[in-house]
Amino acid sequence: KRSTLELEARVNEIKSKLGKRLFIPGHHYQKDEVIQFSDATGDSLQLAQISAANQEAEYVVFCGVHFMAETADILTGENQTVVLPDMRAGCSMADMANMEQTERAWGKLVERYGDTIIPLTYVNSTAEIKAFVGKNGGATVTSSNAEKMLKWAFRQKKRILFLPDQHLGRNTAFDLGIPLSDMVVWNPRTDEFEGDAHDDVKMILWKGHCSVHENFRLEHVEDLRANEPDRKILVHPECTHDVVRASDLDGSTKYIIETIEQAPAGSKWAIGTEMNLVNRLIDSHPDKDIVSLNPEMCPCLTMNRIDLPHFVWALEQIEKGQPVNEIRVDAAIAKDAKLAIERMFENV
Ligand code: CIZ
Ligand code: SF4
Repeated sequence: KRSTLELEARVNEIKSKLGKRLFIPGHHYQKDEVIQFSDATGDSLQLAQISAANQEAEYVVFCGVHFMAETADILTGENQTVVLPDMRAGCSMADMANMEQTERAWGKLVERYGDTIIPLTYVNSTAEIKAFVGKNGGATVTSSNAEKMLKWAFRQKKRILFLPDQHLGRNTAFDLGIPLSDMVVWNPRTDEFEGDAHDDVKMILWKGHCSVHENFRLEHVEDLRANEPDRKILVHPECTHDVVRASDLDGSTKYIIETIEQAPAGSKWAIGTEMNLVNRLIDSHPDKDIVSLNPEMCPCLTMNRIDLPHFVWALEQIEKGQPVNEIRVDAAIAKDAKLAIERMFENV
């Protein structure tokens, strides 16, 4: 077994050997041991865009989760190879919507509401789901453009099917003034509505969630309000609606980072998002008092699958000319998924 120092030396060696042939995007939720080597950091969309803009790199070693690597593959050129250092780096939210469920749901929704629905999917979804959405006139959304994309969708149709994160869908629609009574949950496991699917429903929320962000609960907000009323609470909109409403500020990963960067020295914050990002914010802002909203911290276990040993293994295989864990989205799926992604780019 090699030491951390040996592994780190191997990364530096391979990086200088391959030079511009290699590009390493790193998501904000990645571990320090990996992200220290990334050529660019960002949220999922920024990373896909940065990878697509890079025409030189033959190999994109994507430090993030599977759906992000898929998006990078969809947006990069044919002669660029996207590698995910550990295939077990999935996303439980993306896995909450599969094609069979989605086709069954769509059939029933069209039966109930006719041609009045447009599908939107959070980028945290499989390429197949993005393709389904693209084929049916819809688009992808990210947490930083969700409001704009909902407005765009409501210009096309009366109702939105929002996949796969019910919380981002609910929180965004609520901010646009849609009452909770005009939203209904679709349960893909029972193939049924949960709640009143009345004629004026505007949002049909897929019953999916992020298992990391659901760990921030109202009791954490209430504890802080009682004990430290001067600590501001900042959360990601993948948190539940009650938590988002009770917090002071909510927004995308990019928004969270910028808010902390602009905060005055001495200000006190509790942040409701993934642990590696919260720890990095704590480390990089020693002049501010930052804690996690849930004292037990909340790691994304699948993000953490990308560790230094897997990262080095993936790089060494490329060095040998035998890349492993290539992410290749089927061409027909990629084409339809790209439609959904491009509709987002055109409308934000
Ligand atoms: O929760 C996630 O996986 C997020 C926020 C991803 C991203 O960067 O959009
Ligand atoms: Fe998926 Fe949540 Fe992990 Fe993001 S934090 S990759 S949504 S499980």
